[in-house]
Amino acid sequence: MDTPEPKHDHAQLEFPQGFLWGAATSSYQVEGNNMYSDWWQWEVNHQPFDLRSGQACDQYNRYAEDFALAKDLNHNAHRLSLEWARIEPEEDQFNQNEIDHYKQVLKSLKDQGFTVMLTLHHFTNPAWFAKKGGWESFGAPKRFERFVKKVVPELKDYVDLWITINEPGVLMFQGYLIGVWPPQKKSFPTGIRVYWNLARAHKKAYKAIHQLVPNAKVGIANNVSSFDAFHHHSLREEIGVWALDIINNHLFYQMTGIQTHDFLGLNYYFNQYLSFNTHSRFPSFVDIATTKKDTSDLGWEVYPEGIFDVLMDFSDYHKPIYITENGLASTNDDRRVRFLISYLKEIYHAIQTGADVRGYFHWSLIDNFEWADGFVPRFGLVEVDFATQKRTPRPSSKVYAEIIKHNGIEHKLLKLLGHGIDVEAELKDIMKKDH
Ligand code: IFM
Repeated sequence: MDTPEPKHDHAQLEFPQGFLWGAATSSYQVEGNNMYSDWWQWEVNHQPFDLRSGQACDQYNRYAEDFALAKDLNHNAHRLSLEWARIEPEEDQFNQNEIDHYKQVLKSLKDQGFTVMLTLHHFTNPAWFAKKGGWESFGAPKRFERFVKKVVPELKDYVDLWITINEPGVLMFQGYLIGVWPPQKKSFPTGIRVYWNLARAHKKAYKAIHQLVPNAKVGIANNVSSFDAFHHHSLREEIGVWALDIINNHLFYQMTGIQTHDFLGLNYYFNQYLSFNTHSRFPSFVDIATTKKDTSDLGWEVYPEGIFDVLMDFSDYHKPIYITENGLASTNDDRRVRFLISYLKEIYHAIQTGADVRGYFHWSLIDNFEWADGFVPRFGLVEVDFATQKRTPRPSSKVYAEIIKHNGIEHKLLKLLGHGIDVEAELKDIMKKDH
């Protein structure tokens, strides 16, 4: 019998027609001077170390420059958020100038042909809202709904995809379970109340947006992780993994009802291994640093296969999927190049296997304020010098531009997955051959 030729396919990894390619940011992390927000108050009054978002990337004033950069880098979509506290600095008092500012911002994206994904809530709240109990308060969803009903009619002509809430699970976990973000609570019952209120808020916002814009596309940006048992023979680890997947990845859809999600927005960053060590009755996550595996500057495992697993898991809902965030904190841009290509390759495979993925938003367009980690982690395709506000596109941004130009990963780009490669020289060569 003849041995079959080994399959060695040199074709481009082609993405579906009309695929959205872009990057994501959030208002507080890039705009600067959001002094009516609860985070700002926390920076000034409570946090234990010297952390100030200050002028951040000054994108409030430099948005046109940043969008021009994204355009030059071939992006056809952009995800950004509103700063609720700018628009409603005092309860029920809306600042029309700020609404008009956001109108300008969104219009400038639309004028350049971007598909716009707008997040209505990305972690930060108006200070007055926090004073009234924040997300712990039963009245919180109604307060959010009032804001949504105010801004949606004003901005609807410039928005294609709406995200009600970014990462409800992270907001709840960091602020109310482990208490490292404002309001620094550590209480399980409070965490549950907050999560429940966030679910109520999403449902109200979903309904309000659809009443105002009947054919709107509305979802959330869900923080999803892949989980794995450290010892596959261990039934209790496998059960732990199953429970974690449900709680972390799926619970919000159960609480809100999947019918209140027109699409699934997934923020995927890392994998986590669960282990029961013999001395403990409780499971714990393996400290990945001990393995010396590839991790980001924040210690997050680089695990491209995880995005494939998560996409296959979520494809079971039969809804359009957007990767609303994915990226690497690293000062070594060669690593970002490998990250980008390897994760996109896995997304390609998930699409081939049936996942209805419609777009990818890299986190982030520019370096920005990474919450309690300040300006140290570098997530940007474009480097920001925070002293001068100078933007410098990194080689990874050009690799991404090349992928977007071809609506896929050309076979020759896979070479850049190797270590010790001069990315800029290789890229020049690849682009020369393109012409
Ligand atoms: O910077 C954050 C973003 O605000 C929400 N998702 C994860 C990013 C990286 O930590």
